[in-house]
Amino acid sequence: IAAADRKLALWNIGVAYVAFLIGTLAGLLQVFIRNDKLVLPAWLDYYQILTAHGVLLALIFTTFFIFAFFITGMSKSLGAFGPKVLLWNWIGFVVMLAGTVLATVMIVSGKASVLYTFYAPLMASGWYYVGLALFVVGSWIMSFALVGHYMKWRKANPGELSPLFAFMTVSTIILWIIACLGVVATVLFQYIPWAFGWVDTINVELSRSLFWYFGHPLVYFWLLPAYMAWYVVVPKIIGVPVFSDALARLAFILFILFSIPVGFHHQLMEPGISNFWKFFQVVLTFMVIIPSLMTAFSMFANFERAGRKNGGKGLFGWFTKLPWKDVRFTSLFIAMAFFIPGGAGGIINASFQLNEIVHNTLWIVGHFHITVGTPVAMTFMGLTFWIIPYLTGRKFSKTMQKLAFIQIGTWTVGMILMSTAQHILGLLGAPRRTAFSNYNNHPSALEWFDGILTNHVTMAVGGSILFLSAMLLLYIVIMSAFISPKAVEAHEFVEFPLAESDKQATPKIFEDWKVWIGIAFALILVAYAVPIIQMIQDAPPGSKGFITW
Ligand code: HAS
Repeated sequence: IAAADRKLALWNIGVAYVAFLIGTLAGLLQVFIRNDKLVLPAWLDYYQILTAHGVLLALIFTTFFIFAFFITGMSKSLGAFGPKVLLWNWIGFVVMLAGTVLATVMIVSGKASVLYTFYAPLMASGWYYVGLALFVVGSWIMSFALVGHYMKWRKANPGELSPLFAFMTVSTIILWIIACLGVVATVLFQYIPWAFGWVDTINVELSRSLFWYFGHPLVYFWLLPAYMAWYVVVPKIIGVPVFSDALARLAFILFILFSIPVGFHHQLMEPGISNFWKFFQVVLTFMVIIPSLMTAFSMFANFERAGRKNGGKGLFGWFTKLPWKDVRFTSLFIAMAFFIPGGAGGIINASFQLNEIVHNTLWIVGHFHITVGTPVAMTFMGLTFWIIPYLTGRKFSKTMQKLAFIQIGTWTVGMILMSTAQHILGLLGAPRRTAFSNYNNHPSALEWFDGILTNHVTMAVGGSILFLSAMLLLYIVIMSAFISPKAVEAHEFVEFPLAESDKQATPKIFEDWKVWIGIAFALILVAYAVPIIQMIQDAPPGSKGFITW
């Protein structure tokens, strides 16, 4: 791809990995605090570190990396960016970076220890929310710049379906923009006036609901770029075309439709929402599982086709014929495998009454470490191994490939240990998000930690292995960005693996965005209008937050 586009993508990756470094350091501290092995100095507290860990890894690392992937793939599949698209991408990048720096400074200086969900009535400095708002605005500017590039392509190719990578990028961007409306509304009209003291109170139920209107699709904003890699990168590496272009596009459309009107499944234990609307959103949540099941189906189809092509015989013989020695494939395969228990756990969480058992326990922490923390993060690692050398034109040597295997192997072991412990502890009843690591030596808490996997040593070992793995990854990043020798011979250049996708049988309506955005808004209206009106009507008298004057 063009040199200017490479530079833009590399800057995004650079910021992503700086956030990753600080975020994983915070994660390591986290593990030792929870084991009572570390006493923090007075200026640093548990919630501050937990906020830094959540925001920098789940929000900042992911978003910058995702944009780097979009930029590289859009430039590769639709052609080099024009000067306007480049300029707006840079403006968006700078705004996003400014927001990130402002929010991070607030967290580090102890003025925003409100965790990544920033639930009211926890209050941060007003500047923290300004930082978040800038971050979102920056991401919108970049999003619109990429959509502009796509529109230009469509104008030049009337009546043609766009390449699968571009289609998926645009779907993810549509999802992101619709999702952000909720967080923008609560930050601009509730948190900022409240945190700066312009109003005295805030409508808590409304702020939480607007947050989760955003918070759930946020997890699909992380997941969909990983799915893009699974749909378009994996088949190329294993030597088959995309299994079904139409299925892949339909899965992404279903995410636009069903990932937003489901936020209440994070609020099932809240008294301020009626059971009817909770149940309604639970049903929609079960709809959003379908595109993931479709994805699982087509991944298995890819593997079987590839394995049989390579001579695999019998019912499962194809399994051994996959390119296991290629770290670009193995990393993504492990990422997918983690999503089987990760997704199953999600289904448990969403099952209304079952949520009562797991809500606010360490189970949830286990759940998101085997969704965003491994399927998504390890897919991004698997992409990192080739995307940085691809962008810098440096070699990815055999030694680096070996290190990459050690890196994903250690991440796998560390995550299995840590997340299994978290799931078990959660089922036993251990709450999440508490600085009292031994739960004040409560007798039942002390029993929880007697398990083979739930004892302090195993958890500390798991967390430390993860940290070492993260450092190894940063070593690989620095080597492929700055130090590895430049590729000279044709075979030394690292490729962007992009599979062929046959669009012949794909219905044209799949790319008629008006239809899908229209249905998405209709579903949102049905799922949210009445309960939101109720929240506003039921707000305590005198509450001056947004819409409750
Ligand atoms: Fe979740 C809480 C429900 C998916 C992230 N989730 C969270 C939180 C995070 C998070 C961060 O209903 C905590 C929020 C907080 O701080 O409070 N989640 C779901 C459901 C799904 C789901 C139904 N979550 C995700 C994804 C995430 C993520 C994806 C990040 C990227 N989640 C919940 C609920 C809560 C929740 C409640 C609130 C709980 C509470 O009470 O607080 C579904 O999307 C899952 C569908 C997925 C599948 C899996 C399909 C499998 C595939 C892999 C195929 C593998 C192959 C490999 C082919 C059904 C695609 C072959 C391998 C071999 C081994 C052979």
